[in-house]
Amino acid sequence: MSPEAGAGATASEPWGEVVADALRRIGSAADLDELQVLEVDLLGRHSAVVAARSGLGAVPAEQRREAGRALNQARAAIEEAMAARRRALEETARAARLDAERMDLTEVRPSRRRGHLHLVTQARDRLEDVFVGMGYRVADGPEAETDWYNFEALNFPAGHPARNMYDTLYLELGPPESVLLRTHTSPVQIRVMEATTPPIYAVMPGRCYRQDTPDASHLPNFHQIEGLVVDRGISFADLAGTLDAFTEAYFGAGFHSRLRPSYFPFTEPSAEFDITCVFCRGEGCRSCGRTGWLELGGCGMVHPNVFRAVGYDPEEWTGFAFGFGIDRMTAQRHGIDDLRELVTNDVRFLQQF
Ligand code: 2NM
Repeated sequence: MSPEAGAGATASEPWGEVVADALRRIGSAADLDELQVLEVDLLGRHSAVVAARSGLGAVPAEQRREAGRALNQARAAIEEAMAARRRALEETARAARLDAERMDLTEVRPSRRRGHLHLVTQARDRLEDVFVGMGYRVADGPEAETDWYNFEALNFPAGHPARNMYDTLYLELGPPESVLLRTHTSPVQIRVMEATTPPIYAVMPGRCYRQDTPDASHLPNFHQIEGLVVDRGISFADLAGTLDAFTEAYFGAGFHSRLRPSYFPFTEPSAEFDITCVFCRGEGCRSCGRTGWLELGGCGMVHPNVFRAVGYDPEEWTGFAFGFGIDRMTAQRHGIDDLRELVTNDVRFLQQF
């Protein structure tokens, strides 16, 4: 097709009809394959624009420049329309592909067991619920602590023999402070006391670290929950009553607690607390050494030196604290005879809970 021959072609716009027709066809190309065919047709070796370029030599010299300019313009218009249509079709194709490949990640597959919280996390959540139900709030704090929060403020002065009871993992960060992985959650209690004025009713659950070789009854990384009450006129009877109320709320009706004298640097007096044996319900069995009781944790009245360390007047405020290991308690409750099961993450073990 010669543009000069096209109906409506003018001297100034010799390619008008050809370009308009090309744009119409490009606009109605339904997909990238059709556009590809069209490109060969409109811009390929046998297209009108290529034919016209070879024909330029035959155009009289004085018209050649103008004819060349018109040809280039026409070609550019077709190429531009082609590129725009290609982008649009590619976008449509991409959207269609993404739609086809979309995965429904909300799909529930009842034939498979769904994931769930780890046993220790479930226990921690339930412990928090029980204490929140008793009016306590839940606090947490850093796992990397300074010597002051982990020991000094808790009435373990440097060189105190009780420091050796904790196989502490020190972080070698250099001066000015000694930084370690907390050996108990008690530093959070110091932080809460520093940040608040009594009354305080709070529990602090979290990870603790000790340099222990893992065995059936030791994990170098374990979980503790500690409780702290500071108020006016708090007595040892309040401590005993609170632990008993907790024992019944957590373990169920018929479970009780008892206290035995003990020693901790941060409490005076101090006690170990036992609960009714979960295996024999107090009858006496092999698990509880025929006593009917299982040891759960420690407790006591907060030492005046601890109150002094946080700037509380020990004449004005009294309080108690208690703490126990969540992993051990959980293992006891479910008859798990090796704590390492809790961190081995064998699904056959985990799926049971
Ligand atoms: C225990 C046993 C006994 C305890 C005491 C304190 C504080 F900060 F008030 F001094 N925090 N934690 C405590 C007392 C913890 O866990 C076995």
